Amino acid sequence: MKCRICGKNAQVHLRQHNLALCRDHFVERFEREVERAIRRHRMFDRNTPVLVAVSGGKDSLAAMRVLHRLGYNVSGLYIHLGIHEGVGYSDLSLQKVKKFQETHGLPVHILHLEQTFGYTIPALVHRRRQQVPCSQCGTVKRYWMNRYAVEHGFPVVVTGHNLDDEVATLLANNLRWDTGYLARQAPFLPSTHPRMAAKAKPFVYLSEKETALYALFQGIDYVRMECPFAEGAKSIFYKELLNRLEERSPGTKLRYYREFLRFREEVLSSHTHPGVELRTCTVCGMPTTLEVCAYCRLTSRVGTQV
Ligand code: Q46
Ligand code: ZN
Ligand code: ZN
Repeated sequence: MKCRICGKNAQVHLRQHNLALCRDHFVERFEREVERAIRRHRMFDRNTPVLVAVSGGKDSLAAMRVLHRLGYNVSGLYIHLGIHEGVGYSDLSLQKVKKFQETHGLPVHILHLEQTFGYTIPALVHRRRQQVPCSQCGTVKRYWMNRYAVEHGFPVVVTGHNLDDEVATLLANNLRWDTGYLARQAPFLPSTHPRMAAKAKPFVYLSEKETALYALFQGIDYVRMECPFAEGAKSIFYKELLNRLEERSPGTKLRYYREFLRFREEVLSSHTHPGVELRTCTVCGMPTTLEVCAYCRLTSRVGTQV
């Protein structure tokens, strides 16, 4: 197969676009798509300091790399969650982040939950005899990404969610017809509170395979191990189902997502959900819909101060 642009040997075939590309033209196209998503959704400009939520995985490290190459003002935040579970997941992820920092010369701030606040994510749930800590983990990560951004002058938080992540979430939200979640599932969510950063997802039109290839071609060494708690997660099952659909009919995921965005724009955002009124948490001062925010309610159980 030959590259459609230059005719050299192709190294990538994107079935959903029926497009074969050499390495250089794949990278060029990938970066153009990221730029296009940023502009289409008016996410941020080159003067805005953006904070990338870095996990040590391919998507978040690729996000830092591509934004830097495109000339954006980018920093990262890695949150050490204290997930060891016999495989040293958090320590391994941190090693990859540090290596990335040295190799690519980009700043990544590190927030170590146990060293800073004295708790780990598994500790938050062990006391509640739950098996999987993902919902609490999500609360903690969202809270600290936002708070860190607000307190350190980053108006925007970027995450590396790709098309596969977005359609898996979309399917889950669709199966419940959860209009609240559907209305908030957007490539860009502007700030609606003085202590809330905007949230941007510049990879939503790019598949997991594309971000993995971009990371590979950019020489990014990332943690390949999944978090031990991810095993058996519903989102993985949904991804498998969507992969089967995509296999039978290439382009399904992108169509599903684009049509959802059109529907969201036309129906959900203007009519169904005018937006939830945000208040200020009486404990920590961050935005919340209740009197005390989810993070303060969660961490008060382990006696942690904020
Ligand atoms: S890190 Fe946290 Fe994920 Fe691990 S505990 Fe669940 S939510 S799976 S992205
Ligand atoms: Zn080419
Ligand atoms: Zn709070």
